[in-house]
Amino acid sequence: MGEDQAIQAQETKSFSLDDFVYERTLSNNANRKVIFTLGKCHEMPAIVILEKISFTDEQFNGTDDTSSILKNASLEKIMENDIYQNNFCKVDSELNKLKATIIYPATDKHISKYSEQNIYVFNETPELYKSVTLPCLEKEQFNCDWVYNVLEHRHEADRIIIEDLDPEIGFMLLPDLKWDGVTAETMYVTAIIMNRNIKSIRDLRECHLPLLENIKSKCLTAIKEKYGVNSNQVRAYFHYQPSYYHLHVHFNYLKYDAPGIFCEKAHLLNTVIDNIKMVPNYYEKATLSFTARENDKLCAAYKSIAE
Ligand code: M7G
Repeated sequence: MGEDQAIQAQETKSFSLDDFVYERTLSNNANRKVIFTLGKCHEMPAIVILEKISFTDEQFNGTDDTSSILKNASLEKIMENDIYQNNFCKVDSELNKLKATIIYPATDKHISKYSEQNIYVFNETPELYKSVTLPCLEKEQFNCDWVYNVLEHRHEADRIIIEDLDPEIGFMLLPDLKWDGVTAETMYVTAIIMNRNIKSIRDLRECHLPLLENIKSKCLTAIKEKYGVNSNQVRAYFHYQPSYYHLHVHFNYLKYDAPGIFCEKAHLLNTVIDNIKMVPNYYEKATLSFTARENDKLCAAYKSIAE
């Protein structure tokens, strides 16, 4: 039993902020306006992630609501010079809500994931995947229980946007944990495949093309219908390495710079499909680059090869 399962198997009382005792800040991302804090709740480790939410176009669309937001606000001057001034603006608390993501009980792996640390890039050949990455994953990976809870309708069933229950080409599409589910400007939904035997893009072969095409066409249609975002304004991609080794596709609004969209981690769904069409076992043969954080076991394993 891995550390994740061991912790989850313990009896845990439910999380409440009243019982949360802050211990330290794991990291503070000024660009994203998100802070990752660690503490204890009922003696168990808990991570509280607080994020300032973006403005929405709706809030500032020139209606009476917009004027009332500003009329009810007050300014606190920072500086003034000629025609220029800087102020803090205090607005209604509704406009100041934070998104709070809780991980409880948190494992050491979660604590490591959200801690400030150096990050390194490695090149994974097919041989290194088999000899280093795979054994490391088998020992050390995030528990995918939340994925199975979704696939079995135990949790988040009311959030499912569309589902296709076919065991080979089916998937469920739902709002991602990283999204508040309402702010259209930061739309982020995830398609989780029904098949439990595909860990990552590394496992994808020609026989999976119908699965990928099915996800692409149905999810893009559903996103258009539900959120009004056209397929040419959606970024659809995989992560390599992912945190959770059960294949899933990330979909987000193109104008939103979601975490993990950079070239060292994101693989566009279209490119993946095209690579497999050209070379059916592309992902069996390719050298894939990936990044790992200093505290990850995978990072230590790859660093030791390089030394
Ligand atoms: P990943 O590439 O494996 O991990 O993507 P990373 O992006 O965190 O590095 C997994 C995706 O699943 C991420 O976008 C997570 O935010 C999302 N996710 C994780 N959990 C635990 C949940 C959950 O419980 N519910 C939902 N809806 N999404 C989750």
